[in-house]
Amino acid sequence: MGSQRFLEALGCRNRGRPPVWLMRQAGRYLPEYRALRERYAFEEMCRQPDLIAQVTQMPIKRFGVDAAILFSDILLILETFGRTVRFVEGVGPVVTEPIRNGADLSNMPEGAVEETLNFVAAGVRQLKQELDVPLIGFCGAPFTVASYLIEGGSSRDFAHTKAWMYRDPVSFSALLDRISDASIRYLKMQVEAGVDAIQIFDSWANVLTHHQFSAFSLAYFQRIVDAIQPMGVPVILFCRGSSFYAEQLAQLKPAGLSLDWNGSLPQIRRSLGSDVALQGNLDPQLLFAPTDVVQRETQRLLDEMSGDPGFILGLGHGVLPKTPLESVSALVDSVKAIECRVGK
Ligand code: 1CP
Repeated sequence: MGSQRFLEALGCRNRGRPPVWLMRQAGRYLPEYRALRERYAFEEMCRQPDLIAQVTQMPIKRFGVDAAILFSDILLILETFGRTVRFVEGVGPVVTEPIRNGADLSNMPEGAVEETLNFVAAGVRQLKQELDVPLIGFCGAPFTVASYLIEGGSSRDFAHTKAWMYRDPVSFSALLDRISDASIRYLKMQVEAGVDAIQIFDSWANVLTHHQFSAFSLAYFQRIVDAIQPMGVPVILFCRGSSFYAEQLAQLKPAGLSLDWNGSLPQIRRSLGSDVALQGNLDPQLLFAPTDVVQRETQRLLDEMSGDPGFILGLGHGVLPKTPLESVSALVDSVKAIECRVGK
């Protein structure tokens, strides 16, 4: 039962302590990850099933979290469109040949997702042999992935993305359609290889207006949920802005919502009812506070959500690169202390 509590909670039927895992739990704050990165480029690590399996398991081995998230990146899908993504130290992701309009879109090639990204499926298959906790697969939502393709990397103001969206929403939607089709194939491949759940990241959806959110974020979340959940694999939706949009997101009937730290989980639970799992929502910056503060804030959330069969404890966004390890341990151990108290 212990190792299944994450899936039980996603089904809103967990009777023991809440499960815990953290977005971006397999990353740069881990010394064992940094040691590997001295030997390999990030792009290379994403391509080798052995390394995928090794990095995915680092936070399981170190902290004993209740779910693993596949070590990969939301931007690899751009390779199916003939783009190369490099991750440059101190800069972030750099995408070759950004596209800025409908004409660029018509020239964008389409490769076979399964062939281009077969190393991801190989990594999943290897992990399924080695893991004793559920494995979460993922993709970026079309809007967030599109923003990197249009801007050529990270952005502060999304100027090119917004300019295209306002100037020509029809071809902008056509771009999201293409990314959405590829993402669905990509997720199906991950499911067939064995992932137990899927999370979709619309990390930049918070820059959209209310109307744009419906057209460019919700509509695509819906397509992906409708394509994947019938395969029997629960889907969790994450976006920045998720507590503001919680009701609209819940209407898409995903198994779970991953909430940012702006909203109150008990309030969101009351407004949504009991058939969607709620994941979150501690502030990632909390992990830079003294250990006793980390413990106190984690305990507060545990108390607020006590007895909720669909609660998964996590952060409102990813673990930040300089996060102290002892804070992550304090957070995870605070959740696990309940196990001892309730004897489960
Ligand atoms: O230099 C390095 O070692 C690479 C750092 C790194 C890592 C460890 C990047 C580059 N990506 C990842 C792994 C990763 N990315 C995972 C798997 C591991 C895990 O979660 O434990 C996942 C799920 C992602 C997802 C991802 N990549 C998102 C969505 C999640 C979120 O945090 O909002 C986004 C927006 C990206 C883009 C990306 N890739 C890497 C970086 C530094 C970034 C963000 C750049 C930016 O802020 O614009």
